[in-house]
Amino acid sequence: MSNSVSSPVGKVGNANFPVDENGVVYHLGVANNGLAQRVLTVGDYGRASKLRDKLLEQPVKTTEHRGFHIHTGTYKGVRVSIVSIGMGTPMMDFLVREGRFVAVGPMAIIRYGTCGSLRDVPVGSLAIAKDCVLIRRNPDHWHPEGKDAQPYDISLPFAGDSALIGNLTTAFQKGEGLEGRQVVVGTNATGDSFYSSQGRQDANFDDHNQDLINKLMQRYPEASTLEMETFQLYHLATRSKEPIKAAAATIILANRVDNTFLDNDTKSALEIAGGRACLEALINTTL
Ligand code: R1P
Ligand code: URA
Repeated sequence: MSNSVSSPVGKVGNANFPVDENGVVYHLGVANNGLAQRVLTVGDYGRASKLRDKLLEQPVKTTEHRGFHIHTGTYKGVRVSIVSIGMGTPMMDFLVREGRFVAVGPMAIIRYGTCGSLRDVPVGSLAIAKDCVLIRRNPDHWHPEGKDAQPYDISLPFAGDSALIGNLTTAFQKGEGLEGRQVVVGTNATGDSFYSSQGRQDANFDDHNQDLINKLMQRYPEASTLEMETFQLYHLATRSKEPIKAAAATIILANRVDNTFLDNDTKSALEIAGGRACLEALINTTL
């Protein structure tokens, strides 16, 4: 007896953009129209399945392939997909590119994640990224021939969609279960590491990042939050030939000023309440 689980991806005949003979894309594992035009994406698989169970109407179609869990159903009668992607910009790159390939028509994508805060606001506050920069570690700095290379590169900012961000801000202000929560709107920085590129000090590694957060704040005084995916969403959305409106919000999990971290119960409640607000913003957006 075999323990193998059959793959949704059949024979692929294209090395440039791998799709099988039924149109199933190689990583997301869904074909034409297998993703809704309105997408709520999160990092954590558990967050996505909680949102599916609490907020989507039945029936919901769920697929799982290569770390992408896609739950497609309706919210208040409007077709939406809730997708968990794991962590980091490469996973967001797969979602936006392969999602754009299979979705039919203009899209709106909201990321709802967790983040660290550069501002001294209480953990459990919410943040909305009006725009986003990318912080990349530059390994050349540590190479014998790369002595002049800076250890980290901070990009120019790319903005989210102002109308979708406006809808999201309103939905957070009015959201059931979000009463009294502070909402910070500012610049997000996406790091290519949770650790070194977010300025965390790790005694086991030689990271040369002691002044990284100061450099970020000097260059971008509105920098408010640090996480790991939003830049790729905002950048690719602006480069898509068919329209993609993008917005991103986060639960402030880590306060990097006073070194506090949010408790699990509050995080869990905010995942549902904030997720509901994200779905409201998605369905109230004209595509
Ligand atoms: C790191 O702990 C992860 O949490 C944040 C970061 O962007 C990174 O993916 O977002 P999620 O909670 O959506 O995963
Ligand atoms: N996610 C991140 O990427 N950074 C944090 O500090 C917290 C959550």
